Amino acid sequence: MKQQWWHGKVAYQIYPKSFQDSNQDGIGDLKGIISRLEYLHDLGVEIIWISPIYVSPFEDQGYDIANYQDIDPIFGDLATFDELLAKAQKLNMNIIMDLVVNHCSKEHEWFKKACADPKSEEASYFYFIKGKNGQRPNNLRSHFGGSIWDLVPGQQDLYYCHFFAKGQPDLNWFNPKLREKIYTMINWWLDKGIAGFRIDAIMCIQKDLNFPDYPEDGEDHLASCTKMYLKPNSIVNNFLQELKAKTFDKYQAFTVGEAFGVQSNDLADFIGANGNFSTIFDFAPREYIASYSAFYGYEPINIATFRDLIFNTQISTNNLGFVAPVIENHDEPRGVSTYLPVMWQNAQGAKSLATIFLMLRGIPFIYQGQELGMTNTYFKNIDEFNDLQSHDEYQKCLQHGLTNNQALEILNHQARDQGRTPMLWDDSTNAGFTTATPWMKIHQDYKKLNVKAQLADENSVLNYYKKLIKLKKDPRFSEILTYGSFVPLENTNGSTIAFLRQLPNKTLMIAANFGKEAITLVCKDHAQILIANYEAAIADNHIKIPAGAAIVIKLR
Ligand code: TEU
Ligand code: CA
Repeated sequence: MKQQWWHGKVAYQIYPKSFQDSNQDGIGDLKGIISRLEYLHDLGVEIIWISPIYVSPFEDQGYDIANYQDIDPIFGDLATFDELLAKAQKLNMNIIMDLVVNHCSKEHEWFKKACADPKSEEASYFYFIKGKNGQRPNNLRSHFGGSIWDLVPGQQDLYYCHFFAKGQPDLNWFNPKLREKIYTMINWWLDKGIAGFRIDAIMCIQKDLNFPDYPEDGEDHLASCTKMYLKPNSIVNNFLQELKAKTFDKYQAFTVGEAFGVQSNDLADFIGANGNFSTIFDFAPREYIASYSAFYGYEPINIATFRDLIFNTQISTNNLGFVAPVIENHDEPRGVSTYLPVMWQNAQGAKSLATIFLMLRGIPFIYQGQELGMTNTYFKNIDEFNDLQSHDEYQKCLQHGLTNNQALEILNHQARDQGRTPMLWDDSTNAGFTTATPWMKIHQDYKKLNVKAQLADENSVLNYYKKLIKLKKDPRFSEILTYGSFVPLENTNGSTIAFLRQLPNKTLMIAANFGKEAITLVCKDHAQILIANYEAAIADNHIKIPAGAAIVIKLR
C-alpha cells in the first residue's frame, strides 16, 4: 500500500458552537478554539475537523451555508481563521473543514437570484420542478420531516427540492457549471493551506431526475428520501471522481466522506487507492440504530450486534484501505450511553470502549467530550432541545399517541442535541465554556466530569485516551497499529469484543469484556501487556479479563 501522510493519524471533531466561547456571548468561536489547541496537541490528535463555520442563518446549525468563502461573525473572521490555521500548523496539526455541497442555504445569493428569476442561470443550480397534477412533484419525505418540496417563493406550481430543512435547497450536481463553481470554492480553501475536508451528506447528491413516487413508509403517507439516494451508482461515482481529480488530488488532501449506505461490495469505489475519498466513516452501528422512520421506532443495540457490525467493516477493508471508526459526532447521542450496557455506562466502560475504538484499523475520529467519557445530558423538557429535528420528532411522538414524558424519554436517547451540549473544561460556572448563558444546556455532572479534574487524575478516562494514542504513535507499534491486518476473535460470552492486529512478524491482541463475569483468554506467558484498565497479569498461558475491563497484549 502506498503510504500517505494521514495514515496512522488520530482525528478529532470540533463542534465550534459548543467548544469554547472567548467573547462571552454564550457561543463557541474561533478564538476559543485557538485557546484550546495545546490541549488537543497534548491529547495527541493530529487532524482536526471543524464543523461548519461559514456564514449561515443557522437553521441547521451551520449546515445551511449562505457564503462558502467567509466565516460567520459569531465565530470570527477570515483573519482569525488564518491565525488558527497557522497555530495548528506550528503544532503539527492539520485542519480539515466541513464541505457541505449537497445543499446551500436559502440565504445564499445563488438561491436568491434563482427565486428572483426562475429562468436565470442560478435557477439551474437547483432542482426547480413543476408540480404533478397540481401536487408536489413526488412523495418523498425530507430528513427533518415534511415533503422534500416547497414552492419557490412567488410561484404557484414550481417547487424546489430540499432533502433536509426548508432553508437548505439541494444543489443540482447534474449541472456542470454548478460543479465547476464548487470546485473553484474548494480549491480556494485548499490554497489557504487546509489539509482536506469532511464531506457532508454526499450520497444525497444522487437524484433520479424523473422524481418518481416511492412506496410510502410512515404515518404521514410519505416515503423516506433515502429511498432515492442510498444505493451508490455510477452517476455518483462519476461526480465524485471528477470532484477528486479537479480538487483533492492536486493537493494530496485528506478527505473523509459522510457516505451513508455504502455496502461492503461498494467500498472499493469509496476508499483505497482509487476511491472517491481517502476514507469514509464507518456508520454501520449508527445505520443499524437509525433504521426507523421515526424516533419512536428506536431500539437499543447490544454489544454482540455492535461487535458484528464493526467487525464486518474491518474485515471488508483489510485489503482495501481505511475506514474512519466513529462512535459519536454532532448528530449522535454519546457513545457510552448508546453502545454500552447500562452497567458499563461509566468511566471503566468508557475506557474499554476507547481501547476497541482506537486499536481498530482505520483513522479514528474522536468527538469533543468523548475523551472524557461523556454520557448523555438529561433534558427535562422540550424547550431545552434546540435541534429542528428534535422538535419534529417530538411532534411525531405525540401524534403517534405517546405522552409528553414518553416523548421526552425517547428524545433523551436519540436527539442530536445530545452531541451538541458544551465541552466541559472545569468546575467553574458553565464548565468553563462561557460565563454568559450558554446556547445549549450544560451536562449535569460537569462539577466532576471535566477536563481539569481528569488531567489531575492519573486514572481518568482522559489520561487513558492519551495513553492509547501514545501507544498508537509509539515507533514500536505504529506500523502494526496502522497497517496490521484485522483478525476477529470469538465472542465467547456474548459481550466480548476481541481481535488481533497482525503483521508477518508481530501480533497484538485487543480485548474488552462488557459482560457481567470475568473471562479468560489464551495467551503466552512471555506475552507483554501494553495497556489495560485493571491490574492485569498473565499466568499459565492465560489472561483473565474482569467484567467491564479491556487490555492490549503483544503476543509476539
Ligand atoms: O447529516 C446527514 C445525515 O444524513 C444524517 O446525519 C442524518 O440524516 C441526520 O442527522 C438526521 O438524522 C449531515 C450533518 O452531519 C448534519 O448535521 C446535517 O444536519 C445534515 O448533513 C444536513 O447538512
Ligand atoms: Ca463567542
